[in-house]
Amino acid sequence: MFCIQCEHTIRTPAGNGCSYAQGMCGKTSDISDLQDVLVYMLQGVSAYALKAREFNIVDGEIDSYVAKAFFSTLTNVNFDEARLIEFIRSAQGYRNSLKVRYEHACMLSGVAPEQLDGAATWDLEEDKAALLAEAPNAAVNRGLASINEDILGLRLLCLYGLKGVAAYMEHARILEQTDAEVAAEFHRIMALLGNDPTEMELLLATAMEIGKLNYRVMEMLDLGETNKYGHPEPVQVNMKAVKGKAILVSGHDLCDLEMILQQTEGKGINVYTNGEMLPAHGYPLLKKYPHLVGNFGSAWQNQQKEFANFPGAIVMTSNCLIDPNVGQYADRLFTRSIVGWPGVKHIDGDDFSAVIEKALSLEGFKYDEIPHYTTTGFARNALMAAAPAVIDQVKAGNIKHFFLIGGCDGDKAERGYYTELAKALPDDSLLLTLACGKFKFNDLEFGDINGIPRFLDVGQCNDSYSAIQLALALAEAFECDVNELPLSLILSWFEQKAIAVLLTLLSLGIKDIRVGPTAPAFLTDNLLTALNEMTGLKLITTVEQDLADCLSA
Ligand code: FSO
Ligand code: SF4
Repeated sequence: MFCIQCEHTIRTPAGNGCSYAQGMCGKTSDISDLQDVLVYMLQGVSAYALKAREFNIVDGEIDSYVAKAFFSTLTNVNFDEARLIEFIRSAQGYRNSLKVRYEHACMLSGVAPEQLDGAATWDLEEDKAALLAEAPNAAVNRGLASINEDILGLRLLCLYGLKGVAAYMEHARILEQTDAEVAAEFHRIMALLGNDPTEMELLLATAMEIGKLNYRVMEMLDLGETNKYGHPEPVQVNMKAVKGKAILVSGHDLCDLEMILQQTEGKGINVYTNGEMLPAHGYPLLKKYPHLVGNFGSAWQNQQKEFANFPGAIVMTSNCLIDPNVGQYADRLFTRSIVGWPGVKHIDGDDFSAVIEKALSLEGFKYDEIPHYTTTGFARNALMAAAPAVIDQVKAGNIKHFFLIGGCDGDKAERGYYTELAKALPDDSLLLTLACGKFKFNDLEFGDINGIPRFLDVGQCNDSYSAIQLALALAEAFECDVNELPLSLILSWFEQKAIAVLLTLLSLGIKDIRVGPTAPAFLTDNLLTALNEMTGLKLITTVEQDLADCLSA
């Protein structure tokens, strides 16, 4: 196995990456190898999806499948061998189907079909041993002997960024947002990466194209969420338990939460959000359910403790899942969509009765805890509505700086930086946040500036789109470039969605972003220097130093 895609990867003087029997996330070498085989096979599907498009053969089912199956290989998503083997089998079937249709169209047109190679020609047996035997050909560091580490690092930057895009494409698809042009661009980049490009310039340009593609996908996702559930409105969310039977819904998929709310109506079950589901409370068509009582727990890395203490059923709709056997709650955990853990019940379709039965069979919370609130719901519309007042306060000199402190959470002690930074922000600054990193400080009091709350939770990681819209609106109002605004972006990363968002920000020309707690291990020192020279991207240092630099810029 060789996996280096997340911030928790193993780093040693001898070389970085999880490369022994098991990764830091608990992924076994078999799972890692099967994921490599799946990704390479999907690159072959994309190669034929592209060729087929030359004859206007576009198969929406296959387009969606490739993104969805790719999503299953993100960090902390799917640990179930049987499901991965099934994904590989289906991918090969789809690839063959596209190949036949492409070659048939060539024959009808009297042209010779192009003979593809690499992943596009891969024929695999279906049993696990045969698939694992092929894994070295698919490893993400394949061919390392003939390339330098900078090229490998850029390939991985692109591959992992595109994984993040795939995840958002699948989230958007669930909300009925698909786009054939987006799918075509996605296949183009998948196929390119399957051919192991070796030119630095091409890879750098591809990284920016992935960022642009992700911007478009986040826009689709924003549209899907707001079309279906309305525009988020600022709302106070109780972070403490309420007496009664309970279901906890984690991950990113609002549709799953809606179905659970509908199916639990009148059943005496309280529904809670967890982690990235917290911003769901802001959506009018979700917050109307009185039994959506609050949020329980915090970010993903705390789930083994928090889920163990949750006396009800738990549904994991997307990343980030960690070993449920440690906290002994696997029997009351349910997975959805691309998520999987061996032995944990997976729910296909729209029927959540197994979850409801489980919740009813459990004790639930025995008493009400004293409420404690956080606010969320400052997504695009709410931010735009507040923009004129914000602009007035900037002109009056009462708001002097904007900080966006967002991204993933994690369990490394260094991440305490983000709490300390939030606490140290000057009183005349606003703090925008998004994604699960907010749990490092969203229980603190930040007050307001003449009625404008200083703490603005924009939403999930994909709601970076909303934060970008605010930045663009401010730049327009002040007739300046976004980089001339008194705005500092200080990001925390853990997995591949964050890489996609980072590439989006870089592709929009946003400069001087700080990222931490550590640099991605797949980026060499050379690449970090090159990115710094191109974009000003830098690592976090100390709270004092970074704050001083941001405020003096
Ligand atoms: Fe967090 Fe996990 Fe949104 Fe990520 S729950 S770490 S960037 O998957 O998706 O912020
Ligand atoms: Fe290691 Fe992260 Fe890969 Fe898991 S996802 S194997 S922790 S690099």
